[in-house]
Amino acid sequence: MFLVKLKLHWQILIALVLAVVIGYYGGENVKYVAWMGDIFLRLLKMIIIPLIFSSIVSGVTSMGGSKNLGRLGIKTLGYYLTTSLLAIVTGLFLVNLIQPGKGAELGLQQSATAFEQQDPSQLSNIFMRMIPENIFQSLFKGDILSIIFFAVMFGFFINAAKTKYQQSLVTFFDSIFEVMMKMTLFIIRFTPLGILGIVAIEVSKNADQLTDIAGSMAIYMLTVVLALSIHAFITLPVLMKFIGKAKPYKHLKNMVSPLLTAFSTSSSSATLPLTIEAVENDSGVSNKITSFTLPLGATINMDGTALYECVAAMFIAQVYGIDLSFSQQVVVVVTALLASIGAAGIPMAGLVMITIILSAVHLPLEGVGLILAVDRILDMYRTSINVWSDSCGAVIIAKSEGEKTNI
Ligand code: DAS
Repeated sequence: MFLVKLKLHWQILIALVLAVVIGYYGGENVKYVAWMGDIFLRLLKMIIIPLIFSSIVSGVTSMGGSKNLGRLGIKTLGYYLTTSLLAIVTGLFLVNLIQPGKGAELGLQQSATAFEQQDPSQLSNIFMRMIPENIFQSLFKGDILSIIFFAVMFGFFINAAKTKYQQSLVTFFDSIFEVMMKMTLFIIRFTPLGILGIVAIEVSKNADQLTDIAGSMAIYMLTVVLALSIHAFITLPVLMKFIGKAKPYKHLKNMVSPLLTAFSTSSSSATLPLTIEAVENDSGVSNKITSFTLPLGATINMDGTALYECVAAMFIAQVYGIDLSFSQQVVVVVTALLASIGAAGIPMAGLVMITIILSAVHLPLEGVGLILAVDRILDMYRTSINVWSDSCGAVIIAKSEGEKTNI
């Protein structure tokens, strides 16, 4: 079949178009393709934990002593903090400028409520949760933040402990990572079929809502998309060009498949295998950098989610006629950052985490119901920006370590 011979991203594009047609016009028949999406997502979820654990342990051990990990860790976290904050400020600026929720006649007026100090337990809760009480329970539950925390420490102490089995341990985890990548590349071949199933069912489920989204919701969506696009196509390329001394649009071409998969699956974690493959094999970043930055980024660096959380919270405030003061907006910024760190790389995680922000600035939690109808659609785009930012970080950090990449 000539489709199989096409490059993966053309197959993905054809699958996307087919999925929208089947989802919108296929009615009940969508069930004949939906099962492919379920199987594909299960396969990707099956490999996420062993892939993340082995890649981080392998990556950390390959970085050698603590001085390297310190330097690389500081650069990585510094990049994540900077880009997430830039994303949030972009969102905050646009939602204040466009004011999508102003004048929305939804009759949800509520008197402005007193601003309460951020509950410290919520802020520290996210960082507290990173430290697993029982790593086996975290592995079993798939608590990615705890798994990453343990994997970084485990890898670090394989080097530091200098046991007599040190080299065997390093070789063991390198081999596991190699096997996991081979398994990943095999599963990746079925991406177009998976996307056909996933997108078709989503389009069919939202078909009726697609037509009755109110004007203010449409402007809200446009505000989110505009802010995400500014971050993706201006902010991040500027950082790549002037700080990373790399060619951003050449890197974008290399990232088409993972970005389309992130768009279709709305899951940074499920896309991680493709991101690693594209950043390493196409853009030429070493495994030493990708195996540390990408799994970590897929879980804690979510620029798109952070920006979305901020815009959504401000939109809800506007719809309820609540004017947030500057200090309250600063709390929205900080909580949006923490919410994006705590959000898991799975569909609609950002919507779940928004409750932290709403309670932080005392906004009615019912407001979440307002944005639920269009969250799934926005999730697709913000997940792509999450993945795009992670990949730009890997390139910038690789360049800062003196690596010769392909871009
Ligand atoms: N879907 C999440 C992700 O995988 C992002 C989000 O829900 O905001 O990155």
